[in-house]
Amino acid sequence: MGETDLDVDVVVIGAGFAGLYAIYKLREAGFTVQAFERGDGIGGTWYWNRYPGARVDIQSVEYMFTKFPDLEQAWDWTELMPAQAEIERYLNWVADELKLRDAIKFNTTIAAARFDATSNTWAVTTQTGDTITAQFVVGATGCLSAPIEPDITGLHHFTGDSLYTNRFPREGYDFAGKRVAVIGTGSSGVQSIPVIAKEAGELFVLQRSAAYTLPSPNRPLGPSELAELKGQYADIRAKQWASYAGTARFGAVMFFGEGELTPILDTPWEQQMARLDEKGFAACFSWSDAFFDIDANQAATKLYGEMIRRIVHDRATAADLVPQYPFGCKRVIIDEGYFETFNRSNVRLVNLRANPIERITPTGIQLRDEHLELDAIVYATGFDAMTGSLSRIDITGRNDLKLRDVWADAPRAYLGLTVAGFPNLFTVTGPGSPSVLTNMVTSIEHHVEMITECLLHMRATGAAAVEPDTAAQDEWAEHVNTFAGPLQVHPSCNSWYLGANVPGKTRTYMPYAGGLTRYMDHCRDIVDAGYIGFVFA
Ligand code: NA7
Repeated sequence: MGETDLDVDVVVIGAGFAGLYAIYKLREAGFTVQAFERGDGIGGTWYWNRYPGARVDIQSVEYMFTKFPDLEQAWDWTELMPAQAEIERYLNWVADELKLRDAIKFNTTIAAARFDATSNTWAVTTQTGDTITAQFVVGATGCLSAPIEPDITGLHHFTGDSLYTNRFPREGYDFAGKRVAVIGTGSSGVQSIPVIAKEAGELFVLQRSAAYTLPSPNRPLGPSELAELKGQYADIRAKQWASYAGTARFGAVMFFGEGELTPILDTPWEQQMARLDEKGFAACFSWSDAFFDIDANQAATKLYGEMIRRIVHDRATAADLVPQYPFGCKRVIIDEGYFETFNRSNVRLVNLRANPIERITPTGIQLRDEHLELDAIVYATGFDAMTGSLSRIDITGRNDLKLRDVWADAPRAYLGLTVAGFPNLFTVTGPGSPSVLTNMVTSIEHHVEMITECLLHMRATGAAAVEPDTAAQDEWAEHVNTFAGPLQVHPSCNSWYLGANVPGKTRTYMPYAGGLTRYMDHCRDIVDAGYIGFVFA
């Protein structure tokens, strides 16, 4: 690059699961590929989110590429639900095994991409001003990779250490003896809090919304168990690909137990308590009506509150830890000892609804009722999900249309993959894709294969550009919406699924909740019928 611009068939942005698979599949299909990665290493989400306690909430043997029978036999997971470092190692190993590294330019942020309608190509520009032209751009930028800086006065005036879960220092951070505050109790906060609590001198957990979190079933995977699982990989993969969420072995059963579900609203309190005695957290939400009826959902939350009270000794703290919104509205978290952490003498929960943050000061955090003197603040405050990473790139399509403007009005993409007005741009796990409601790996594999198939189709038919029809895109958005509404719980809180955690973002339930198999069937029907809803030029 530089003086002599490279010309390739496809520019891939990102080198996480999606970027790696895109490089592999597109090269295998005969396309030339240049990938760009902002970080200095492979991993995407698993490169950036290296905070203490970061861990996936899906089984290791399913949270891996499913289409490489030899590779999967050669990789040994050490835990049921692996931590960040192990997944990062896995992705680096895959990149080496598949010889993908030479396609990636690291430490390179893409700043802009502009479509040229006369040549049907994209000019992709890096932050340092280098430009590369390509016929296609594949945005493999992840669903949760555009961090939000919280709108708190004085954020940059703090003279202690400011840490961000989504770009935690690679060398770690020594919390020993320090006075620490964690702001945010989503997955990142809830996973890191028990680990930080064990090290810190004093830990303040600053909670705006309480979390629905369930104890992790994680444990080491012994060699004989792993060998047995490897013997079942073909069967596991088949089940994954025939499932709602791209998971085979446990899915919801892992957390909620097995057996016929009955309605909580027909179950007397004493019987509910008996279930709690027997099954613990697994009893709270394993009811046939808990997801479909708001009253049932509230009854289940009451049970959850009872469970928290059984663990957390301080009554006021236990009460503050009970969520005030429906279960299932935000992504359910899997933790390792979260509630137990509040029994430690060095940990204090601050309920920000009762005692809000007024500002960050040079020495700590000024709450309405007191000042917290701190050595470090950990921000676990979330992401501009699903659209944020591409909206932050200055992407210009046909007729000077900006993707960020289009998505500001309506964050939608046909099948989650393509956006009207932006020919030859693919969004991999964009809004309207099942992605975040499924095993990300299976969704990513499906989407990348669909994109590759589309490019091969274009090569075979001589098409130079493809984009969705606006009507088809709108119809897909309507279809996505039909799965968001009836559940009642999805639109009822400020979740990142809705974009409601980002000030000013249009409130739309972005992921496709109809399930992976239904989604794949739709895609297959569309392709088999001659790419319905796509316009080829
Ligand atoms: P989340 O789940 O979006 O959580 C962010 C948390 O930060 C959440 O508790 C927010 O409270 C809180 N937050 C955000 N801004 C503020 C301010 N200004 N003051 C106080 N608290 C704030 O992000 P995560 O990184 O934890 O997890 C993202 C996904 O990654 C997760 O769902 C998994 O899929 C993996 P709020 O709920 O908005 O009241």
